[in-house]
Amino acid sequence: MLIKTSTRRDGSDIAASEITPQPTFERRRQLLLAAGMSAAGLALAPRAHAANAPVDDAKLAAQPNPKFQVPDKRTSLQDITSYNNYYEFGTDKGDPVKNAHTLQTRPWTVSVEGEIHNPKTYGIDDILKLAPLEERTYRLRCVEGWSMVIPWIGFSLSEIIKRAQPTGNAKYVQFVTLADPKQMPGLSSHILDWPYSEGLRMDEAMNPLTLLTVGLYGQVLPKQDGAPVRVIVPWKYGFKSAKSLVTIRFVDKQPPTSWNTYAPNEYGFYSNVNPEVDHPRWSQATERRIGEDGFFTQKRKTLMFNGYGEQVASMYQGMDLRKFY
Ligand SMILES: Nc1nc2c(c(=O)[nH]1)N[C@H]1C(S)=C(S)[C@@H](COP(=O)(O)O)O[C@H]1N2
Ligand SMILES: [Mo]
Repeated sequence: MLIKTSTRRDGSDIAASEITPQPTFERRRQLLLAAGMSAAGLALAPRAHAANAPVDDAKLAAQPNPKFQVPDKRTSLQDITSYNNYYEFGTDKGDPVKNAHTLQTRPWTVSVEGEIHNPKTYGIDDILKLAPLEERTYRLRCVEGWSMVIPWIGFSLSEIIKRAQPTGNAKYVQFVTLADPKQMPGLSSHILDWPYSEGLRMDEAMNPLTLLTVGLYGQVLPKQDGAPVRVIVPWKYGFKSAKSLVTIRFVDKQPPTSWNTYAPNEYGFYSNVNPEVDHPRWSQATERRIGEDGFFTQKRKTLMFNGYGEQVASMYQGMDLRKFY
């Protein structure tokens, strides 16, 4: 087995479809225990979600953009929100749905900075109003060998880049996730170099497919999926799509990225979905579509550039994709 699946205390595996959100009581208990309170204090403790807290699954209207759809069946909201990689909230697929409720998504600001003429700190509400929100259904393929099909909401990252007016020195864009140990229990283990950081070359960042993402399935982004704003780069392995962004920084040199720093021989800067370049420890030729897993279900063939070759292959012409993996 290539992928580490979630395991019960008795050692048996839990299928993704079985992982459901914990009851509110369990969440409260965890929150209070994390805050150093004893279980005896529970009865008197305030609810973890105050009545006036912003609603996390608030509706978000967006026009489907017919240019950015795939024919594949969409993955269920249940799977999209309960089978996650968000190491700031734990390394098991079922951890983020249990733990991400401590993330405070308002107020929230994103600093757009670096090699640009027009640096600006955007409040999350400014971002929501920056450009018309579109619904785009993209494939997301994780380097671990599973994939989903997700109706994201957002607009091309290029909208924000145009407004930033990059200088001639801007060659790359760095994306930085929040790193607050008070909100993110996973930061206490030093698996990755926090803050989570990713990067794109300027032409990749400007590609119309690259989505600044604020929602999915007609609602604001669930916390475990990277609320309140993340990037989605559909032709690259999932880890390039950094969550809960606080900084978008334009730089002149290829920026360090968390997974590349962690294991440079396994995770390159480019990380284009490429069935022909194996991960050193497993093949990348096929993938398991979440929601389709049954005993007899065949794995799908992984497509070059995750199926987006027509829109992106020209950016890599002349590059040896075995060297620039
Ligand atoms: N900040 C942050 N961003 C992250 C990750 C993470 O651990 N932390 N995991 C990445 C990986 S490996 C994947 S596959 C996708 C998963 O996104 P999803 O949980 O919304 O499906 O998020 C990516 N972005
Ligand atoms: Mo991933």
